[in-house]
Amino acid sequence: MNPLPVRMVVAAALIDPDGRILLAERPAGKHLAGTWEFPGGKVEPGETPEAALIRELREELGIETEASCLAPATFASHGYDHFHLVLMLYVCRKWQGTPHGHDGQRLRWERVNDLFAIDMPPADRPLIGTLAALI
Ligand code: 9L3
Ligand code: MG
Repeated sequence: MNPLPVRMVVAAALIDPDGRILLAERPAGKHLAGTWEFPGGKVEPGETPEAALIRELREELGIETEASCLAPATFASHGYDHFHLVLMLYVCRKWQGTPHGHDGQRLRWERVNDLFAIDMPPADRPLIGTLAALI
């Protein structure tokens, strides 16, 4: 039996000066549409995880950050039917620009303890506890 392909995904907990964290709604038509995720996306072949996250934050939210502002926080894996997702979460407190959903996706800022009650993708959920302990 062949192992499932692994999909490497990076995401950011963007934390504002009040300690709130940005969530982005997954757009209609995409896998897990309507759930609220830590923004990010797939690592492309030949990319470092940090470069992928910087690119995704630029493409999805229109903000600029740099590798020195991305602190690795935690990771989790989740098995889907056709692939195995490995999700790496970085904490980011410094960026340029104001996040807005480039594809029309809605955004919300929430306190870490309120994340447990939000409909997040299954790979994101197990990250909340570690994130809460870290920040
Ligand atoms: N995903 C899960 N949690 C996240 C992100 C950014 C992504 N915080 C999952 C959803 C998709 C896959 O990773 O199955 C790839 O994400 P995208 O490229 O569709 O954003
Ligand atoms: Mg994405």
